[in-house]
Amino acid sequence: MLRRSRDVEFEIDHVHTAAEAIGKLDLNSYDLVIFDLGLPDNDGVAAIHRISLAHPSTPVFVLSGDERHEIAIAAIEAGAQDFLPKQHLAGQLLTRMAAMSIARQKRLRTAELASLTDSLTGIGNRRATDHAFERRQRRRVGGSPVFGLAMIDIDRFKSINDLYGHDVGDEVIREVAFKLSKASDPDWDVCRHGGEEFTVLFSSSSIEETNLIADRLQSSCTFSHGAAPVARVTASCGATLVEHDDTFRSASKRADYALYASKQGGRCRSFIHDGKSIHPVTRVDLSPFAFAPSADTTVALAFRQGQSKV
Ligand code: GH3
Ligand code: MG
Repeated sequence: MLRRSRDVEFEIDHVHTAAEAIGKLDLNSYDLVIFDLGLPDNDGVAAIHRISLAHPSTPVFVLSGDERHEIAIAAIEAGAQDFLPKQHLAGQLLTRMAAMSIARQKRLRTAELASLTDSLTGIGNRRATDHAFERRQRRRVGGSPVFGLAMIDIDRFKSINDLYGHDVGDEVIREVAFKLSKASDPDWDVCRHGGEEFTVLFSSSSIEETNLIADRLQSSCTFSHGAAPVARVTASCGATLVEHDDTFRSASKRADYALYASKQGGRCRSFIHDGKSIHPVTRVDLSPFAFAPSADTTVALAFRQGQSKV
């Protein structure tokens, strides 16, 4: 019916099971879901609940051959925006309802985007981290870790405020947000957790990779702010890999332990929590080598880790 509409052009993906629908919703952004209660793998109202919980900003219309009042109420209570009995469905009515719902949703999306954005820095806020974390956990397949969480906190920020004033403090927070975003890959989630603390969710499947990423994020926050007087800015980082059964709370607790170790260890450094214990991230110090590397210098390095040479 929607495809035949002459008034509105819809782009439509058609899938045959609730599982396929949820998979598509996790990967793409849709304006509307039209959900048939009679799908083969469908557990009815529970599936609507799952979809609306996972994608609260996508409206769901439910189609059903069962016109009973209680089914319609249960669908709406589970999160559906509308309930459409198949027998009485006309193309024009469906087109109109879909177009109006999409228009309404656009307005709500703008408001939702504002509610997920930190007003000082323009990056995501703490709610945005929660959303991004849940989205990444839903997308993960199998039990192995596929993303990490880093917490980055500006060092002795109170003294920046005290020495240079609150406005300069705000500028420093904005600059750190910018530097972290620049040091991050496009698909990472960089958010301001609150105050002078930031979170980054990044793709990583090993502790070694997490080490490198933590170092890259933390070192991007070492800079001088402003002309005389210059504020020297550094930050500390704690990071961990996210396990399949982690909540944001459990993963951030580990990252926070690691961040605390970085502060205790003298600041301007990173620690990693590997699930059991905390380790410092060691940076290779090239200063003993008497050469000035340029952009096209290739460096071969050998490391000794414990008893084995890598
Ligand atoms: P540490 O190295 O241990 O992290 O020390 P710190 O001084 O960075 O941490 P502390 O928690 O003692 O101080 C953080 C300060 O950040 C206190 C608070 O007034 C300030 N702050 C929090 N949010 C903002 C903000 O939005 N703007 C400015 N300018 N300051 C802020
Ligand atoms: Mg701090």
